[in-house]
Amino acid sequence: MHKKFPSDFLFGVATSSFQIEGAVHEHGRGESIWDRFCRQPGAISDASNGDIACDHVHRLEEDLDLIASLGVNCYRFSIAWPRVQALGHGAFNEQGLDFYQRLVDGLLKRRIKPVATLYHWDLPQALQDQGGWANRETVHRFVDYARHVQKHLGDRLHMISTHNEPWCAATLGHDVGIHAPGIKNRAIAAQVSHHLMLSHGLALQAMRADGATANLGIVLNMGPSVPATPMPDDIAAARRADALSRRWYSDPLLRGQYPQEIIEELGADAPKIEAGDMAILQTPMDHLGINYYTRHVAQASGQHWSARAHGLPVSEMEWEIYPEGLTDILCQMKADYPHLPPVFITENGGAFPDKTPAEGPVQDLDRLSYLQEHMAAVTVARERGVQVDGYMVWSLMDNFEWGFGYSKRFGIVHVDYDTLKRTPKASALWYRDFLQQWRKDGGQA
Ligand code: IFM
Repeated sequence: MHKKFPSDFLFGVATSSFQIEGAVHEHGRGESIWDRFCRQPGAISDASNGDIACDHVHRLEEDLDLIASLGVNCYRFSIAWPRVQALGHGAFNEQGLDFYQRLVDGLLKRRIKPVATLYHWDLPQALQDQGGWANRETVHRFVDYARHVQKHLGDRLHMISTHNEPWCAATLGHDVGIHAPGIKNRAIAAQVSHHLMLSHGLALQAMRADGATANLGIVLNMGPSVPATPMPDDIAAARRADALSRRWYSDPLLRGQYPQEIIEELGADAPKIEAGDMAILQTPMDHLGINYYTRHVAQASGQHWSARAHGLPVSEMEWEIYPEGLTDILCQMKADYPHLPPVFITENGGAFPDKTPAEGPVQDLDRLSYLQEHMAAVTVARERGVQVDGYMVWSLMDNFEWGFGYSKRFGIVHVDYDTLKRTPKASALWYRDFLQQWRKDGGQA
């Protein structure tokens, strides 16, 4: 398979700040909405939090060596806004920025390209106290923060993505309420989604005006939405699911408008959009990051469709393992948008019930084949003409999986949460060997 990837392809591993960093009270870091949310009884299934997480802040050098040992040529991480600007406005925190300087310099020293995300859900709580993303002011605060990061790190960052999975931040955080800040209000969620997108467009414009040289874009989560049966009602349900989860984000970015059917469905709950906003949302991007895990099977009844009940393979998240869906969604994006920028698979991976042996690596053969099959699915999309320029495994190591706490493990490196010892699993060793082969045949380190 390695021969099917070009020599300048980006191969990486991905993480996010809140999920691995810990050190939440150190070096002037402010409180984030996830720190607060974790303290709500029942919010996190194992009642855990991000206070220590993988203790990455204190183990930076060890983790940099770990990343390098895999032979990847890029590392995707996110910057915690409250670490860089405790309150989300006003003074920036030099000590916080210093951590990311060391991370970026440490990557470059190891010839690994830094791929940064500015917002992977850890909003400063002080901004939430002023209404959070529902308040248009937050958009401007984000732009200030983005400019600050770009100014201090931008010359060494290979890519900067503004947001990670705005659907999750808006819908899970403000409509379903299972993510921070735990709001359950459709109108607020719709407004939040618009403000996230607006902040993306404005940040891109501001960073470019400041002379950014990094490759700029956004990361969306998506998968194909397919009908459970060929009945017209199920077909319509799949179309609606697609419009709500994918096109609500990709249409404004790449076509300059929200899906009209969803605007109509929302009625009075539709977001308030000011004159000029839609043009800002359509600011040209250098990349589109796509996070793919599974497909969505839609039924008109609105009932949850269970892959397990249909005898199909599932991960520990109960997400169907469906590699063809990655080829399908990539081809669909190319078909839908004539101006699709180069795509990077910024996340792909699986949670599986790993068994830790007394000695040696976790034999996570389920995860290993998940990765193999999805990487093969990328090569098929490339053969069909989709420009996919990178693939990043979610995740470098086991970490805090949001509402599931530490109960779901996505890492290709095992983390012992008692000792915080990192041990590469069989999947990590396979990835390392795969990359070695690829490099032998000309792949660039
Ligand atoms: O852990 C998350 C990540 O933060 C965002 N994308 C999906 C992953 C798995 O649920």
